[in-house]
Amino acid sequence: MKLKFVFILLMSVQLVVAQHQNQLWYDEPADNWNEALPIGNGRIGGMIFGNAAKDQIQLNEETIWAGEPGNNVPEGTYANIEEIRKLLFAGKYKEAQDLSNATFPRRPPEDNNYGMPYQTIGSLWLDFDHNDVQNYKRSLDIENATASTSYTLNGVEYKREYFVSYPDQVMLIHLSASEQGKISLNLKYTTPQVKNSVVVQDNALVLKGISGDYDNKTGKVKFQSIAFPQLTSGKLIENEDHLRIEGADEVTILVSIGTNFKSYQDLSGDPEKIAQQFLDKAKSKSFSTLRKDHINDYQALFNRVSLDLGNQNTDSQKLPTDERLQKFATEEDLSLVALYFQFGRYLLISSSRAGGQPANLQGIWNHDLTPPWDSKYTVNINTEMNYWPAEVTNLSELHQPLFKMIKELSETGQESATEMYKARGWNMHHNTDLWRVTGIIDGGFYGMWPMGGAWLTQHVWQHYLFTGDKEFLAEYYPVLKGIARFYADVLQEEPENQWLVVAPSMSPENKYQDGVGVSYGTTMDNQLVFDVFSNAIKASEILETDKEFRKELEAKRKRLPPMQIGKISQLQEWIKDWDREGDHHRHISHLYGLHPSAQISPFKNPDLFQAAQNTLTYRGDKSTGWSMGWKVNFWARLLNGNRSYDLIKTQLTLVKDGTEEGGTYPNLLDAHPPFQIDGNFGCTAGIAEMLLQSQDEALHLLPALPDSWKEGTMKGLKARGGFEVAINWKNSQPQVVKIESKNGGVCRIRSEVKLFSENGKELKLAKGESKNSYYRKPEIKKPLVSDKVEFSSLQLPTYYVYDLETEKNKTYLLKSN
Ligand code: FUC
Repeated sequence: MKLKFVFILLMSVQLVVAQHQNQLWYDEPADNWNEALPIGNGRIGGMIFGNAAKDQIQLNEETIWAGEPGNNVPEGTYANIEEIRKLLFAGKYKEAQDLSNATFPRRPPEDNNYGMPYQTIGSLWLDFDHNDVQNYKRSLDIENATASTSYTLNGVEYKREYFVSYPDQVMLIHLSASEQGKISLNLKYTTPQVKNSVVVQDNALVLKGISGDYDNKTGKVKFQSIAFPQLTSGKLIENEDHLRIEGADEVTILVSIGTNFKSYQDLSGDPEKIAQQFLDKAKSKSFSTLRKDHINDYQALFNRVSLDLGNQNTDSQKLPTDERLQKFATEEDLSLVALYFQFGRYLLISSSRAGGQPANLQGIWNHDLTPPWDSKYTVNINTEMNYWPAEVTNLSELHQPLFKMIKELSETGQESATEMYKARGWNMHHNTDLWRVTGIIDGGFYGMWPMGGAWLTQHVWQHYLFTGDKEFLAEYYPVLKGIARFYADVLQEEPENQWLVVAPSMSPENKYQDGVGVSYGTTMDNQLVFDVFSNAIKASEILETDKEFRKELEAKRKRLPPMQIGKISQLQEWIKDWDREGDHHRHISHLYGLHPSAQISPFKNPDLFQAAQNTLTYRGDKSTGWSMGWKVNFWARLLNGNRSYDLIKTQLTLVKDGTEEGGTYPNLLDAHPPFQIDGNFGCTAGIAEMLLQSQDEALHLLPALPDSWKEGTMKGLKARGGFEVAINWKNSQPQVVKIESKNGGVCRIRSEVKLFSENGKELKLAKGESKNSYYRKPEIKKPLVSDKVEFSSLQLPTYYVYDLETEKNKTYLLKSN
């Protein structure tokens, strides 16, 4: 009992502290987009600039993309793919790359497209004419997903609140003042969309439009955005293209958006009707009810996890967030790390909700018609990284939009599998868009990577491991089977060792000779195919189906190349030892086996573990935002919390608009540069990996705690097998650990300190293989090691490994002394 009480007390103190921490705030309006603050409900996004005189709310809706339904698979390329393969096996690499570039040119021929851009609606403007204001503040409170702007003018205090409600599917802007009759403004729309019109009708301002034409495609997404102000006293004046509000006490502006998008194949929706229906429903509720329902919905997700890293540098919290970020490089501010972690969770809740589209390269926030990389789904790292926090930070249901996209890709991807590879199953390359294209994008050098589906489907398997949801596994089994079918069909025997390899392919975006990246049997591909086969094998066993297919996969899995350790004691990136020590490329694809996969383990294959560490060391720290985010995870998996923290510091370097280096913008969004949201998500996931891991046959407590994170509390992170964990730690060691077992089963725990149950007895030391099937991994092949390499034995802390028998829905309290 006593132990329980101490734990609850620690948790509640921590929650009170957290409430004041979870705010981004500034004493000036946003000067540019990278200073504006993001709000969203998964579908509708807004960037709030908060200028007192002229407020801009830049608007997005997740289905407004250029173009129209249709895949981008070129006809008649199979013969060339076969020829590229032959050239590669004959060692004619340059010729293979030339043919790949010629077959898949960088810019599209007339009859093709290379993916469509995600586009903005435009902006809603609130024109107040309030100049020379005092006590200005704008903020984003991620405890309740609400942005606000406040200031004083001529003794009157003005306040604006902005949020996007998921339950009511509208954006709300609420204007209030400390004196009656003081709110006057003009409401306007602007848009860069070419096909658009703005009309005033039924006391509302309406922007109608159609998305853009691009490449050989015609823009066909129709949209309608209705801004409807509700006034308490005052006057609403309708003008031709804008609304005027005069002398109101209070104003609530409801922004409702509809499009004709129904699915990637179907644009038969009625945007006007959809927008109107959401509006009518929301109009019937009071602002306070809308606000309450929004906050309840949001907090049901957000409040599942809390994090307190101890050092409450309260002085730093008195600083505006951009100044705080600037100081972070030189002054310890652990509450900023916790804020950044929670901001990642806020962004996922705000950009990825059930029934909608997955978060793209910019989540849902984009002010352009042709954003960088079209703000598409780049799947050779970026889209996957967006979803790394989903399971571990207890936001599992936000993974759903990604799963739906994967299912759709398994339909469209049958075309690329058949047409380009004469294979069954499905596949895609390194990019897709709203229309679920699966062909090559950005030409042969970047796009000749038939592995996108291999990586994406790992998310399906991981969701199963975290939740144990068998129904979900059965629903998605055809997707797992289809991707395994594809690789089982396309694997080729390479001439030197008779290993089975994917050819042609590449190690994402890197090259081993000037201008040459096309290759076969790259390390990442081998690791991916190993996982694809293992998932399908395991799933077919669990679902008791496809015995023959399973045998085929097992036989082929045995013939995949082993990992290799090359002459600079590195994990080899390619099938041959072509790695160079001076290579600082942002992609470190071959470490996929270390993270997010779990093929490299300090306990099972220490040589590979050390080789991965050497690779990471020479690749260096500074890079694009997402690359640094990945490195936080890598170092956490290498059990080196100090190095992870170094990377967090590098990533949390303040970057101003126009700067060329990776880091973090004043609004805490990640700078690739330019803005790309993956870095936020990658680092959030990395912070979780530092505190809890479960990929390596046990639930590892505080596996990579930096020296300076001596004390802290985290609550709510998830581990595979359905365990929810809270840890309170002191002197860098767990003091009290709470494990909630959602599925029952044996919980194997790895800890640096001895652990005791509530009755004071030490837990049972683990023996042999875990009985918990979520913790069993397929054996990987022994690595091939260059004769130049000699590793000293790996020094690891002494770990206690326990087996705790758990019952479904029971909670276990453990302590360390
Ligand atoms: C990959 C990366 C780039 C960028 C782009 C969207 O191609 O190599 O750095 O993140 O995706």
